[in-house]
Amino acid sequence: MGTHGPGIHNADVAEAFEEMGDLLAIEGESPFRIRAYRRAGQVVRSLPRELAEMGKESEYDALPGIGTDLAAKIAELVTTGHLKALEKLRRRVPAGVRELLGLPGLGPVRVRALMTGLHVRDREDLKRALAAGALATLHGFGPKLKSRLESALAAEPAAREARRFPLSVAAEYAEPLRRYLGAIRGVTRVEIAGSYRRGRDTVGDLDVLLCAPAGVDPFGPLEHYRDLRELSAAGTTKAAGVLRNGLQIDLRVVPKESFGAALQYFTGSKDHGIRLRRRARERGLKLSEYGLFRGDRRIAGETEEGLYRALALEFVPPQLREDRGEIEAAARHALPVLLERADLLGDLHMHTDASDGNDTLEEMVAAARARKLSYIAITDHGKHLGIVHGVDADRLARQGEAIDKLNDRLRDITVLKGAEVDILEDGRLALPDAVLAKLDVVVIAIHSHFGLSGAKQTARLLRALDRPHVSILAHPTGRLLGEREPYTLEFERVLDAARDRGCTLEVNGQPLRLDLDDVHVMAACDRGVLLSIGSDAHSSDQLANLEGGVRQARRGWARREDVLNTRSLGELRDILRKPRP
Ligand code: DGT
Ligand code: CA
Ligand code: CA
Repeated sequence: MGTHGPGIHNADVAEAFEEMGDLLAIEGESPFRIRAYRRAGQVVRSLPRELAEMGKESEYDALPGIGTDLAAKIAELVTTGHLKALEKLRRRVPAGVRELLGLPGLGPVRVRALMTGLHVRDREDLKRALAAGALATLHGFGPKLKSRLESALAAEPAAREARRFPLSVAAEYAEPLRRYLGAIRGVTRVEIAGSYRRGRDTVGDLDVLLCAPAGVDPFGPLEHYRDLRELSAAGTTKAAGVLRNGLQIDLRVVPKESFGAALQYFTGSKDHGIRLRRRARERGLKLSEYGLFRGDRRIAGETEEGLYRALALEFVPPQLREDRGEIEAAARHALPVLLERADLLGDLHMHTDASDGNDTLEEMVAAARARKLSYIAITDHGKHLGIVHGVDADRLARQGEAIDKLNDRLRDITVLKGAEVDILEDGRLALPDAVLAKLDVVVIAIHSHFGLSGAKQTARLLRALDRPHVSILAHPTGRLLGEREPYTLEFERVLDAARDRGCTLEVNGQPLRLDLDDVHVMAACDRGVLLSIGSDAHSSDQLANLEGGVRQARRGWARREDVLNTRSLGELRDILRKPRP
């Protein structure tokens, strides 16, 4: 880990590219260029290695979806920390217009329409246009969007939620920090506690615990850390700082004998901690961040395991510590045996360059074999009106032949034929039943009309679930972390429909989707709906998304038996082929 250079992480490069795409779209640039930036952003976001450490333009060039021009831009970003082209665009598109992108329902296309059609250049202009009823003259601005915009604009800036970071973004900063701190002399252990350790999909700040004997001052060396923007140390055991991307860190130095108690306390959640301390009190004990005490005597606290044991509890994995019944279950020794990544035998959602993926069928299969998956489904986007990069029935048939050939040749993996089919606004599917009937796996998903009323959106989904041959409803709530709220939905009706029809709900592992989320996973398992963990990989690297999906499912108490793609190929085929009631 070098300490030179501007300390640019992949998430920064991805954000820069995504912003480029948005700003170009606002300017009305060619869809091809816009797509190139968005796709590059997505590729960069899920690379397993840091671009800054690859450090050669020719290596960037070899990445999927990155040509010479984008490779040069990556090199510029990682060496200078800036991107001239982006700065130029930012100067051309007024700040007030850029800020509009943060409002619900406003993507670059609508922002451009507001700008060109109504000369809206900031929030104030938009408020006036709304008040004057001018939005009715624009295409694509219905009454529902209008009222969402009105309430978002009415909220004062101070009342907006404090910034949270997607876990994947926080990890790019947290893991190098962990390594840096671990290398400081005298530091024997580093743990990043808080919501980060619980695996929440977003984190507010990082709570870092260092184990070091009294007399060691780790904050001196930390001042020189390349990702650090500010640091204020209060003495030698506590400090707070801000990282380059605005992420806050709280640091504490803790002695060995109370490290487990501190780790437990600062891992939280707050509600889990409150219940645990109450349990201690009921047993005549006192639990604090320093240990578990009977009178003045410390009876546990060096390890978390010892602490839970002393409270007559099964060890509660951090991902379950949300006060959702885990302490009661731990007291009965009835915690679920949670799903593990190794339980997944396959992946039923991924794309190739036949639609909007970056790699070929053969490359995706090779990557899946390297990950020891025993089956995968290729689920490229089905083509329908308005979709440029999709597969039509002919292309699907040709892909099917290529898959048959691969299956003849390969012994250790089976490739299933599939497609990801759009659910149209009225709940019809974008490909006809006769085409779907020939596939092994049919993934359906909403990719448009996110703003329908709850009743309409629910009816749309129920109608889609009623089609024969449907296997998996992908990213069922449609949220995108930091960008898009889940659509309004009567979720329990969707759960019941999915269960009754033998349809599986996906836990999508894309770092900004993680959809279903933990609460929905729990509801799905409670109602007997089977889940499928899907990578939704658009390049071979992104099969790593499965890990994020597993983490999210675990937070919702999912066990191996709750998940379709833990089944053997034979069992899987039986489930997929089962006639629908
Ligand atoms: P975040 O940072 O908003 O994503 O969420 P957390 O859970 O990391 O919360 P944070 O950073 O405010 O505090 C870290 C942990 O410290 C928290 O999970 C439990 C513990 N903690 C913090 N404040 C309190 C408190 O007022 N009471 C109790 N019992 N525990 C607290
Ligand atoms: Ca935190
Ligand atoms: Ca904190």
